[in-house]
Amino acid sequence: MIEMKAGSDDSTDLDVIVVGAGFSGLYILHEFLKRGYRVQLFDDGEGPGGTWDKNNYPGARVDSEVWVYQFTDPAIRQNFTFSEKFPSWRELKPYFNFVADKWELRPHMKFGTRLEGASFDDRENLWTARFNDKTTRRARHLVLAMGSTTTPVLPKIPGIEKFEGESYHSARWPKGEVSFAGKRVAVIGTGASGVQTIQEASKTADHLTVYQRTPNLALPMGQETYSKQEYSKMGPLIGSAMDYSKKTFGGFAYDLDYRPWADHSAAEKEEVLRRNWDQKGFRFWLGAPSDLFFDEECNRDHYYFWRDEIRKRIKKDSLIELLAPTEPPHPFGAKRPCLEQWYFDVYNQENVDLIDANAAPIECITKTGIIAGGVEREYDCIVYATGFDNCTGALASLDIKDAAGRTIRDIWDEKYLTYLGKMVPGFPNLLFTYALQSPSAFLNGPTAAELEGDWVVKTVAKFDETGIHRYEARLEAAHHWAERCNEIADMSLMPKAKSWYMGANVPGKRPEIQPFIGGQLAYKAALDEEMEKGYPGMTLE
Ligand code: N01
Repeated sequence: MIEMKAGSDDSTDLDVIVVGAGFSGLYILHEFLKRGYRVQLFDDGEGPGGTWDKNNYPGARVDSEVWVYQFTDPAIRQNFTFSEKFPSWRELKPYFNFVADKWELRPHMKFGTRLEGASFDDRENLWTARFNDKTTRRARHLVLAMGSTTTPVLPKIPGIEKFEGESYHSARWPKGEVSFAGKRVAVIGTGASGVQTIQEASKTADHLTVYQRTPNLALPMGQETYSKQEYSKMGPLIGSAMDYSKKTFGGFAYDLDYRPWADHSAAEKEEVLRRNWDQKGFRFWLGAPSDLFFDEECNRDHYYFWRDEIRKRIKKDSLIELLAPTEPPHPFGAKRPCLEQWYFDVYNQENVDLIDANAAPIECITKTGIIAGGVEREYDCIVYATGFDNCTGALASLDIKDAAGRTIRDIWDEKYLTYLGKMVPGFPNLLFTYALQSPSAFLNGPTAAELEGDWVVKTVAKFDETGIHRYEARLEAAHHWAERCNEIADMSLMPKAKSWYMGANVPGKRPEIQPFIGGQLAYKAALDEEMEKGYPGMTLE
């Protein structure tokens, strides 16, 4: 066992460097500190929160019920009050600050510091991490908790740099308020970020134009607000919801229903669809019959039900086919739906237009607006809600090379390879969370953070206790994991959607399933098995 020293100045070597101050990074930092490790966390944001520190666009809010969208630690859970069932970034910021104080993390976190690269010293088994402020730190373990939706993608539209009005990517929103009041606003993109921005912009913009390529099969949120008293009364309920969520497919307080769709009578089908719909939130998706993800008929039944409900809200006949087409644009739920509050109603307003960006593709951006389908429209503000290089972007951006001089990007350009979504062969003593081939992108976030974080911390602690100085994923084990990820995806309807789950949203990115979609329990079983069997998928020295 290597002697651990409490505290450290900038010149001492660390036991662990953690990168990223979202749910995952904070949890891992806390768990290492509890074990007496010398550990420092680095993040390029302004404060704790990870994605919630940066995604401050108007209306940005959680789409998991708050009782599962927080850490399970009772010291946190019982002492922080949320006011909404689906809180916004405005409440999550104080939450993350509360966590940082309660867990006494502040002395161990450095913000405004971006990891640029790292190199591994094979003789000493030490990583040297290099940061954008030209500083370096050395540590035995490098843990990258950089998130799966952290690398924004701006579309390559000619003239994008010429626009002279305001323009923002949803994930790089300025810290001060941005007012849409009295402005002509364009939003490009109708994913979760687009839907939430559109809802807010529609309230105050003089005119709002939405450029839609694919309709979002968004589900009604079912928002609720709570007084302090009401929230505190829900304490025991929240505790049991959390306990239950650990036993489910997606980390929610409800689960998939494994009874085959074909075994349901017509009346039972209608009853299931209605019940899940009425309960709102992701019930209609992650609380649906599991056949939703595998069986075309079950999937279509869900789509048609969704379509008919949404159509009831659309008043402009010309928009019905665009927003809720007769036939599914892709299998329901194979492209991530989001939760909406008044999204479909926005299009009934006179100050809102919807442009079909398939029929009228965006040709270029000019000094004053957007040309699409040969028509130029002028704007004061353009919002790019165009998404992320999900799952791979953060790690692939790093200048970290294996012994053969290949970066993680080089390896993934050839083949998406990780072992258990935790390591890449060739990169010893480097673990990551919330990335490629882990379930985090298909799981409630904090649930994934604790599941993955526990394994990372316990694994490092085990290695330290048993005198293992160097560990690395075996190549054949990584191939096996990649095959498993693909086999599950190929059995499902997921490959039938052009989605970020399939890596199909970024031009030039090789399409293949990005997360492990076998669910929380199958993933936990794989992690547990690896640990219990003494890490057969790794070389240990
Ligand atoms: O990004 P997206 P996002 N011209 O990739 C369109 C999480 N999240 O930031 O679908 C025109 O989903 C693109 O069109 P298409 C959540 O996991 C959670 O919205 O490719 N349009 C699409 O409509 C989510 O899934 C919350 O045809 C272009 C949109 O841009 C993930 O982050 C909130 C275009 C991108 O949608 C990503 O969501 C926000 C072009 N050139 C995000 N290029 C919560 O609620 C792209 N598009 C917790």
